Amino acid sequence: MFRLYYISGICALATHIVLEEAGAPYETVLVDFHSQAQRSPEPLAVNPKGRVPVLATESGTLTKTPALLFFVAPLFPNAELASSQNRSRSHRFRSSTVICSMVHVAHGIACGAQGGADNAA
Ligand SMILES: N[C@@H](CCC(=O)N[C@@H](CS)C(=O)NCC(=O)O)C(=O)O
Repeated sequence: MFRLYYISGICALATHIVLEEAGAPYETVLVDFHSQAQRSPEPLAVNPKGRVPVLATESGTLTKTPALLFFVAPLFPNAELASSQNRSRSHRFRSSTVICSMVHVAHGIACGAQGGADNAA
């Protein structure tokens, strides 16, 4: 069972889509950005950097959306997300990598890149 920590409207959407498309067992934990909940004890215990998305797995905790996407997809080969044969399915996976980078930048601009340099790119 995966646990995805996310803030609404950020690049975590990409991981959420891939978990769903993969048919992965997961639960979500909504972190309230406006109250800076990402800096409260539970998320900080998972990721001391106070950033999300974070994916808690049975083999450890992962951060950085591309790492999450490329961790999840091969674990569920029947979903064919990274398949070169099933173009429709792999298109959804590639779209998630685009969502991850574009939504991240848009959120950084909308929030005045509150998180500093790591938030702006
Ligand atoms: N490069 C990371 C970005 C992580 C990140 O910067 N997340 C932002 C939201 S988009 C965050 O958690 N900000 C919290 C803060 O700045 O306090 C990824 O790909 O997941």
